Amino acid sequence: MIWAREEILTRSEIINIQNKGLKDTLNRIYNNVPYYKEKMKAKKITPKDIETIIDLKNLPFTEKDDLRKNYPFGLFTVKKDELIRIHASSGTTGKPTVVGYTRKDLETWSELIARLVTMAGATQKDVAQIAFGYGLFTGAFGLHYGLEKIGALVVPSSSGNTEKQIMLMKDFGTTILVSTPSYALHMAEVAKKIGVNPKEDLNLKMGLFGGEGSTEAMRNEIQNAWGILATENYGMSELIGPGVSGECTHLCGMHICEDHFIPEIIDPDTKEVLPEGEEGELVITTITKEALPLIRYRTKDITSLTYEPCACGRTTVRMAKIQGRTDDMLIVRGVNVFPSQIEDVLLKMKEIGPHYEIVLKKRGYLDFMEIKVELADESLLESYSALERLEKKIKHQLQVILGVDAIIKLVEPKTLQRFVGKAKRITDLRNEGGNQIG
Ligand code: DLL
Repeated sequence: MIWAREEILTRSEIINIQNKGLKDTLNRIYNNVPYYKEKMKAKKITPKDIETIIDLKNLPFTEKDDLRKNYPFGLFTVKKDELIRIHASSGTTGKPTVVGYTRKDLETWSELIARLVTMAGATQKDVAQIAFGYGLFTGAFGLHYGLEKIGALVVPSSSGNTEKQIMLMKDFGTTILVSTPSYALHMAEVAKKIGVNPKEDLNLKMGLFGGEGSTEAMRNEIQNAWGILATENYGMSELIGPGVSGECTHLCGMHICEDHFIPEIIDPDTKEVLPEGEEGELVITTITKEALPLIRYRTKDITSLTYEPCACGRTTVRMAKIQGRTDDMLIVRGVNVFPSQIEDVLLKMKEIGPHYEIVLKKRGYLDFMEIKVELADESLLESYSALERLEKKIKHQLQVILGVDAIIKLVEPKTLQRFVGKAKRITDLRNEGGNQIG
């Protein structure tokens, strides 16, 4: 089933909507956000110079750093009392990236999710268990209201407490699982461990996954473990949250909601726009958002676009699976983590020196982040309780700032590797296979 007519427009209809949306959005930001006005002035352009989406390439990019500089509400085009929701994702340093929604933005958001979940095969008859963490993360609330909009029965179980999740799945007859792909795999393992056969004892028919990357091999594993159709969704807080694009049941790329988002693919080095089919960094311009419209937002995610017709009948452009990122952002259990944030926390503590190493590992299907930190001086080594306190303090600070648990390993002064060139502080072992933590 197709939820909205906007999914099957002709190319010229889509372009007309985008041309108008682009002009409206430019006027909106130019007149309401001094920072944008200055940025455009520096490029000697005003909204009048932008006639159609062909002119998009002349506009300046927006980056996470622009949001950081304007923390928390500086890029919003509405007053605070017109906002009715705030979400946030990781910033590159201590402060998060804050995003806001007007009432209309929230309506748009649930409409987009309604489209994407319908595209994946969800209907009013479904029972959807949302195992994304509720909170500042956009994943849970985004899916929640879209699934309610189509009339599905929503179970807001949030993430964690896995055995209970399995029990609820069984008792409520859950048909759709919403989670990160890695959590879905972990849940299947836990189900088996507690004597529940995911294929036979449950009623699950599909999964709506996203928030982190996954390979086709991982999709196959999920489909085999649960006996379901696993579809993928892409989005990002700054752009709206989930709701930017998603797969239909043909699983051949994620349909972008083009009447709300204009995608471009650029070469991240030259910043030139690349032709259809070429891989590069995804850049998105929002054309219907009220509170936080973004012009040419550099997602740092690497993908490619195809305008080939899809067997489902939708005419929207599709983006390929994300192939990686152009920056150093790590995704640990769906949570975005910048190494700079970790460094920020560590360097504020006088007991530890400036040397650290981050190792990403897997136990089963779950990610773990281990951080080796060098003590500033040896005297701490004499007191076990002082070491334990310090470890707890670091762990707590990282949990507060990053929202993830890290395993802290304190090591003696001057024992971590020193670098003469670029420091290599991150080792990602997650794709090496096997259990990496005992
Ligand atoms: O992860 C929004 C979302 C939630 C999308 C739930 C889909 C489902 P952020 O926390 O701001 O927002 O993280 C955005 O996550 O730039 C990508 O690097 C990564 N990401 C999100 N979805 C996918 C995906 C949400 N399907 C960042 N494949 C993005 C690969 C993804 N990476």
